[in-house]
Amino acid sequence: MSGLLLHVIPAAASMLASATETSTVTPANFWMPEGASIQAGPIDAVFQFINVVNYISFALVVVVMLWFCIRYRQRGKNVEFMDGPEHNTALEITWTVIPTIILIVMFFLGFIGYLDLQTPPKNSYDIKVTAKQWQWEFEYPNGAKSVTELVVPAGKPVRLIMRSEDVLHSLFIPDFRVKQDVVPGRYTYLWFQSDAVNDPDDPTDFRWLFCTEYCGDEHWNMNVHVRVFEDEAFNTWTKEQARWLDVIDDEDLYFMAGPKIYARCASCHTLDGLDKSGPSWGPRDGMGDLWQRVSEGTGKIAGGRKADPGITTLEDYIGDGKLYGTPEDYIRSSIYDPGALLVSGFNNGMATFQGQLNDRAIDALIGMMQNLDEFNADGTFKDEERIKEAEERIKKNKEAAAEAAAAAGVTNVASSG
Ligand code: HEC
Ligand SMILES: [Cu+2]
Repeated sequence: MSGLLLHVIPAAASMLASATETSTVTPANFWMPEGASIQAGPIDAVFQFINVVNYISFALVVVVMLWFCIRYRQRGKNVEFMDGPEHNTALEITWTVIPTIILIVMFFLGFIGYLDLQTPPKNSYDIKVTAKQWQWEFEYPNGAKSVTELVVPAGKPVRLIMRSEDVLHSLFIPDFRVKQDVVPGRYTYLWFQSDAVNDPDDPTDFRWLFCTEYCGDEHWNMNVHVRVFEDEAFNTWTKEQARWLDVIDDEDLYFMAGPKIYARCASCHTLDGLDKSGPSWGPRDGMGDLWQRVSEGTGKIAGGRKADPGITTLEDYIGDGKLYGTPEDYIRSSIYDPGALLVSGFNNGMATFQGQLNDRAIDALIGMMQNLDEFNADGTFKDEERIKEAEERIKKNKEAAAEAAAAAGVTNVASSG
């Protein structure tokens, strides 16, 4: 039993100290993945403690049982029955008191850990998280947004302020040992702190973030990367993230920004003509691709808040004096107000992107829809040469923006992305 206590005391001590301690990465073992936050050590210690108690209890029960099986087996045909002992006070007190103490210890270790996980330090760095079918969106204090990765500052407590736009989701970062449901209609919080810095220049250096609440068709696809950056790299990243659309030239927008934004639509819209939960942007139903269906007016509409029951083709909704002046207006409205007109055969399964995609982002998407033949089915742009040239221009624009900011004495350039 004293062996057990040796596990308990350090576990309790490290839990109490966890808010101030720094983390070192603990290697993965049979039970656990790598531990890479200050929460990981104490949580693993409690897990291991309960685990060891389980091993010992299991051994005690099974060994005694096997021994009794052999020792008291029936040896012959003639069995002499006897009365067994009625009770044994010493034994009964022992097997009640010792497990009770162990359970109380487990309770307190769990409770202390729970309080710690529920109480983000006051100086936490806040990141807003929006979960929706089927993606995460992370929003930073300077307005920067990210959907493909969660980047956090190293060595600082980070608090996620989370809400859901549709159903129940759950955010889980296994290596940090933190997990919290994201519930429609309320905010939930989660905090962690990690020193396990990732290399900003190496996109393969990351940890996983999962959705662990089954939330529909593409639930399996709500996996994104978490990366921990040192202060300087973190600041550079959030600044670039905030103005990434502004440094792309207009004519490069559709293939440089388009695919990145399309990643937020790809869980429901394909480019190859096969419908998922939303209509494909590629050719479908013998009607050509999305841009053709919209600009030629052949697309079929069935229902929607602004729909007229007698009118079922797009050409009667788009044009001078009609609901939408131009095809572009219709597409923009389909993105900001998806329930206005519903594509025939689909229900209102798309959440609005109002406030999340600005004019340049919509321009990029429309440009992509107009030039679908220049893209692969996975949304990547075919012409790598043009990407390289555009990257050069982006580099120049960034340098110019940095110079202009320095000249104006501005240190924190932030605009909506
Ligand atoms: C959760 C699934 C989902 C996501 C994510 C989603 N959509 Fe949709 N989308 C739908 C569904 C369902 C429809 C059909 C119903 C309707 O018209 O609103 C639709 C319809 C559309 C239409 C009208 C298509 C037509 O043929 O007339 C456009 C345009 C569109 N979406 C653009 C986007 C863009 C751009 C994004 C990403 C920024 C996106 N959608 C993300 C589900 C989704
Ligand atoms: Cu989910």
